[in-house]
Amino acid sequence: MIENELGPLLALLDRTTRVAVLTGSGISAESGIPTFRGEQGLWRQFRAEELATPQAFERDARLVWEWYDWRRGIIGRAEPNEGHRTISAWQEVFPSFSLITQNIDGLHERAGSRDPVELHGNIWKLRCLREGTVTESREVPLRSLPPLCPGCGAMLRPHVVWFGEALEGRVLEEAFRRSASCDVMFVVGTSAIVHPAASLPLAAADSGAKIVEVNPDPTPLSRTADLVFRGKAGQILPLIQQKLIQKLRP
Ligand code: BJW
Repeated sequence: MIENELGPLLALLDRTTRVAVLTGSGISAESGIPTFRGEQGLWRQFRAEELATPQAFERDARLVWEWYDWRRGIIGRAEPNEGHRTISAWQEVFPSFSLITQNIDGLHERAGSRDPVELHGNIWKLRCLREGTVTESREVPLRSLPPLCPGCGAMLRPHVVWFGEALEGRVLEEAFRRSASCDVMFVVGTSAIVHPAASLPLAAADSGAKIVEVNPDPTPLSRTADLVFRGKAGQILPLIQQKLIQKLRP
């Protein structure tokens, strides 16, 4: 089945210089980091939608911080996988390449990706609720929950984007610019339901790009995607890379 899609993909990439990739939590699943939705996405009895909101933080900051502390522990122990590494290698393969991620785990950069657009922030950054200053802390587990600003003593929050919050304007503009200026966009490991991230492939398609989805399960994007690879990113992406190399150096 996958073999059927590889031929058309290679033909497409043959005519392509500008490639973009949009990733979601599925790319990090094979590194042992739980995705948001589905069975795996549950933490205690909570769903991500109940915790990743400003309302949840206002109601119970400690509970939300406990969730982030738990996730920081998992992410801190995780290593980038073959999927992250293949995407990093593509920087050298395609004349123009850009990466946009919804993930806050930083694994793309650890795999060697330069300059990814991090749409939803970064779990290692903390923001002061009073001053708005952003600091970085890799402390796991955090010494105090909730953590406090070393400068002013106010509470810190994770420097991430929750439901109902606006993405940073500059970051979103850059993501739309990259999406509108690619010939092929790979959409990897995302349920493609959270906006505005889910609008990026649509913007790319509107500008004439072909959309290639890599996901073991169907998503709302599957119907509009030009090519669909049903499988795990850590298997599909290296397979594509291997075929690309064979083609370049037969
Ligand atoms: C594999 C795999 C393997 C498994 N290989 N694949 C338009 C329409 C409808 C609603 C809205 C809309 N515009 C805005 C909204 C509201 C809302 C929204 O989109 N809601 C929808 C759920 C309906 N959006 C927002 O609120 C956004 N804000 C906004 O628009 O603000 C407007 C505003 C303007 C001005 C002022 C004020 C407001 C913000 C969204 C922020 C999302 N934040 C989170 C948390 C980030 C921090 C954290 O990590 O803690 O981002 S929620 C969570 O969802 C996280 C993710 O980045 C995001 C996407 O999830 P993702 O990555 O797709 O994960 P899953 O679990 O859903 O899917 C995993 C996929 O992987 C699955 O498909 C698997 O099959 C697959 N997979 N193993 C490859 N090995």
